[in-house]
Amino acid sequence: MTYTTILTEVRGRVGLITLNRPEAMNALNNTLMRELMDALQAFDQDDAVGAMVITGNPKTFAAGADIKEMAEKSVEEMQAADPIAQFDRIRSVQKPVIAAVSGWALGGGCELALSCDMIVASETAKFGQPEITIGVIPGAGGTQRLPRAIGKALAMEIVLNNRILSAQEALQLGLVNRVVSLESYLDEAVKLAEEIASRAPLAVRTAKRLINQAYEHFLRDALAEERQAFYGLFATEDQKEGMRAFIEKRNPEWKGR
Ligand code: CO8
Repeated sequence: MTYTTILTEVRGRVGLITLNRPEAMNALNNTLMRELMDALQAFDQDDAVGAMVITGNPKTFAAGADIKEMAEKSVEEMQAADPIAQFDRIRSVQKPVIAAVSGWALGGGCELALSCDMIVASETAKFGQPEITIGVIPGAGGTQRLPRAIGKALAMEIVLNNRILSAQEALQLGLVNRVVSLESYLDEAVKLAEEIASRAPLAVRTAKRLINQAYEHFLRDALAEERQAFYGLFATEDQKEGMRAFIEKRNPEWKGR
């Protein structure tokens, strides 16, 4: 398979996917999301692979959905294209997926890391949901997975006021499994994936499914509601103003409508 926005390789029994749009801070445009999910599912079906790692580059894991791609979209266009549907595909992946995060994991990028089963972070990793600064809300699980992972009070601050978590804070809160040096975060993530890949495959898959089920029952409806609320904000002047302001590199002027 030839991809244009990601790189794939197999190391030992680990399928490694590298997000590869460095010029756009690995913004998750439609092509990247489709290729990422295609690659994950291909590895999921490959008997030579026992676990997967998703990574970015040392400066950025991913800076969120592609603002330039969606800034001028209407509610109807967002609902019809349903770009977040790609995110659902990660929930059907049976083998463990580890995010190796360095630098920015923002918006959809943070949500992508939260959708993985474990996170290995470099000491420069930064997690946040800055959607509020461009007039919208998280749309791919941020309002649901974050409070479950770190509690309501801090999730409120992150989503409502763009509070960014450092790698050490994320570790203390249990959001990430471990924080290691910038030089070793990817190797550590691959090593962890390799260890898990060496274990009894059926037991690993079953355990992953059951741990996710601890959340899944409540998560499904809530994710659907979050997604519609995200698309619904594309009817507001503030969404247009917020995203245009980001692209034009100026401060937005909120109208509250
Ligand atoms: N979308 C599109 N382009 C982006 C994005 C993005 N999310 N982030 C960065 N870029 C582009 C910049 O516009 C810039 O392009 P250019 O060179 O053409 O001007 C280039 O990447 C480099 O970025 P910066 O110059 O801004 O780099 P800095 O090092 O100064 O700053 C930051 C890095 C802090 C990461 C900054 O780029 C930033 O704040 N980015 C936006 C973060 C953000 O608001 N994310 C939320 C997006 S909305 C979202 O994720 C909703 C999720 C919905 C579900 C997901 C569906 C797939």
